[in-house]
Amino acid sequence: MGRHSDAVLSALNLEESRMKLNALFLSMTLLFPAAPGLLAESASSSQRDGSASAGKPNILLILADDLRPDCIGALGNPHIRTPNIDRLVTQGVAFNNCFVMGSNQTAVCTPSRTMLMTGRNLFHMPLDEGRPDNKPSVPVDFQMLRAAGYDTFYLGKNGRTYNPGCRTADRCEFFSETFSAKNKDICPDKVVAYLREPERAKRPFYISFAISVPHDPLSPAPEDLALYKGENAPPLPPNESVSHAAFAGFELRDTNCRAFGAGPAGSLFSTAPEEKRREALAAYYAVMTGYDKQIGRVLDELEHTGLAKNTLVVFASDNGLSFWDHGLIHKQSLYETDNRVPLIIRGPGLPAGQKRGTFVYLSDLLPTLLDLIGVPVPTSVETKSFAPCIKDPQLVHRKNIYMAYRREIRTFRDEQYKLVLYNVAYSKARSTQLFDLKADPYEKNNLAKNPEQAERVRRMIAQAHEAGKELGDDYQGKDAGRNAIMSKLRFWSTWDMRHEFGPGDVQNFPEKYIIDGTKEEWGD
Ligand SMILES: [Ca+2]
Repeated sequence: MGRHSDAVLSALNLEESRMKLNALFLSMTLLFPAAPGLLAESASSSQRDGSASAGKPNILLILADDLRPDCIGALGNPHIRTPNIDRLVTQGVAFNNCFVMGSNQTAVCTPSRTMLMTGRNLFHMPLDEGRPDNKPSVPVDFQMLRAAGYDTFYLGKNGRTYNPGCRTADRCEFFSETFSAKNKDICPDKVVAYLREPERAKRPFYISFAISVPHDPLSPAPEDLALYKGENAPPLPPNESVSHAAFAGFELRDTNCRAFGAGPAGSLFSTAPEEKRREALAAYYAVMTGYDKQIGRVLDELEHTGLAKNTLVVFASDNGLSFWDHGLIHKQSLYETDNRVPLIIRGPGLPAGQKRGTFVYLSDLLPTLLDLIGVPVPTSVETKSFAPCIKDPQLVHRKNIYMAYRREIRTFRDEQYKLVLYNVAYSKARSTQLFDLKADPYEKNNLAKNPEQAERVRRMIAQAHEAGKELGDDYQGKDAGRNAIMSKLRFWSTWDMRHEFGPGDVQNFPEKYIIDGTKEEWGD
């Protein structure tokens, strides 16, 4: 076993890893004191000669856009064809309870990708995504990897991500086109060309391959669509007929499936006939199959060049998607289909063909990757490495998950139960849901009104509030007042005053409790 694999394996030993990281961190801190921005620039002179990075594993991160957690063949969907992602499942470790912490805006891709790149939590993430020339205010993955001697390459969506962070990669190529039969080879061609460059054998690389697929609009190749016709058309989700009363009066941005009869933008429930709904889902499956072929080309090239044996490959998605689950067609709820995402990790010395059920946040991935390659995690990173859980199926990374959607929704989830709190319709209504996910994985039966669950609901609300406080929810820092986007996250400070209302379905509030009576503009 070479030293590459040793590096990965040793990082999996928690105690040993921590000791090494502490020592490394000390030296890193001395080299690059905490000020953001110093990381990459200092590194270019001191470490980029390759000596400090010799032997470290390469990293290929493949980040899908709006991929449902149930649309990978080898993870239990017999209707979809994803043979190349299946290959990663067979050769790697799949985390089946990976969650995105939520969103401060309707465009949920942006905060998810920002959290992933910075390791900051939702309530502390940088918001400086405006000017083309600005630098990230918090260190990002590319800077950290460059500091460790890596050559870095971003190939992905432009906008709806943390653009200042993307621009810090050695090579940054934005790809804004809709993935289609016509352009499907452009991005994999670029990755393959990069892998063929002689430099790849000399210095470790980090590729973030993060194009906007299978995000709408859906434009599958005819040959892929043909796979999902007739009796091969995928079935609609088991909860597609369950209406979502909690969103009464709550307007949401629609996924752009209007060509399939999803109704006008902003409408919540789709009224499309079943035939149209199934047509749209088939198109989504077909786009995934086309995307999978392109991923296959990149994985094949890793094999052909011999780089695969020293490359960590990660496949994940920035968020999920409802496809008429609960009558919704979007990703702006905290149901499992919207915020749970696939996460598969394959690498030298890591287990193959295994699954993990422990809770992780997608944004835990950054410290995990740094951990796996033996690079200290900067103090700006708030999330934590789950690298030890890749090797040991018994370890618990997080006991529960807290998620937020703007000011309207909070959820707290343990292994069995999920509490969802709604504060919607511009503070005119609230609702509470409790699901037993072991008995009801599709979140169809709201138990919040059952008298025997009242104590659990009360306890979980308290736990949710505590978890929110720990993460900085209702953030009162300087950004909170200055930045309108962050201020849209206020939830608990408005929730507390309503404690006299018990859990249940939508309840209307007296006018005196209405905080923002005026209709606000929906951010994009
Ligand atoms: Ca997305």
